[in-house]
Amino acid sequence: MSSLVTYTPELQYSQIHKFVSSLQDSSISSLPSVQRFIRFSRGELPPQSINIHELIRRAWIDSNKKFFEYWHLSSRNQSLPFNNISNYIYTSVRRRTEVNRFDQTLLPEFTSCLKSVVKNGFYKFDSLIPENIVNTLKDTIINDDLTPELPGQIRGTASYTREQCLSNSDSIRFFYSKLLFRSSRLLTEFIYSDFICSLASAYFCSRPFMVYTTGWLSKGKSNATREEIDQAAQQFHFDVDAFKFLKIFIYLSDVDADSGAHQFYSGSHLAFPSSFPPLQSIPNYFRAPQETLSRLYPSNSLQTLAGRQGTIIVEDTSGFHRGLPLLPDKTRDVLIIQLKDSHFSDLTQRK
Ligand SMILES: O=C(O)CCC(=O)C(=O)O
Repeated sequence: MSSLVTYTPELQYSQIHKFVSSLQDSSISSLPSVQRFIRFSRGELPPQSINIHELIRRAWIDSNKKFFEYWHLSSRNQSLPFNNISNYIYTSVRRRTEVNRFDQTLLPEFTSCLKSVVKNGFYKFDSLIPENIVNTLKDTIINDDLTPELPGQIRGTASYTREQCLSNSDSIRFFYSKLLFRSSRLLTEFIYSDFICSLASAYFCSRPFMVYTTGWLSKGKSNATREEIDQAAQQFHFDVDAFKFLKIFIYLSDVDADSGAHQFYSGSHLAFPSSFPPLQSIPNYFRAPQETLSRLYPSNSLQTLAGRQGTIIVEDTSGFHRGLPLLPDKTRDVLIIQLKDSHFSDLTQRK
């Protein structure tokens, strides 16, 4: 592990340059959004003048995701570093934990998981995270302060205890604090398990370097508005968070169709169906109702991923997914770890 290198935006830029010069397919490179991206990467557009996330998202949609396939081809086997959490934590966790407890659970299902994520876009583990580990994670979140999501996807500034959240009707989603993720040795052990590193490297065909953790408490509300449901990720959507990325969901409560089971359209990660009339002129950010997607995908491709606490789901969330809206009085706790092969925000910070 001494081979870890420090990630820099410059490193990502050199990959972007290689990618842009390898874009020979004129049906892709002539798209206005892709053209803009090319001009941006050549320094012809001031970085501050564009929203890089929106630009890349548009290129993704306009090219039916082909833009990303070309990135994938050009970045294959490039060795991007995996160290945005410090090497110190990495080595100290490794030293202390002779056998990684997550690897013991996860590694036996490695091949099934990788095959299923490639083919279907998701995998739900047969094994659960061991009960003592789940209980330790739950002890941490139960004592954590939470922040409500307010209209406009704005995070409130107030911190609430769990009891306060349960009696608060301003929001249907409350985020755990960042401190939780920084201080949780268990999560660090999970992120640096051989399973996670190997899965993401195999799926990305290059090394993941960016890790993002989040988690929240959702609760049902009888009169939840469409806006609340949409912004709490309870209506179908897709993520474009990096060129390649994976999310790992860990349920910390028992979850069924009434209490927010995660749903995914199997296979929807493979190509973006922008020739399908309802999706032909979609805005950058949109939510798709189930009635629309059920005309596009076979009914048996909609997977409802219920599971007991400790359930682990790995997913390429560039496919259509959501958490089901919860029935009133129901709650769900979920932790999410995201691995990425690129970090768009860094692109606009280049001098
Ligand atoms: O809550 C869920 O199950 C869905 C979460 C989601 O859509 C996301 O993390 O992108």
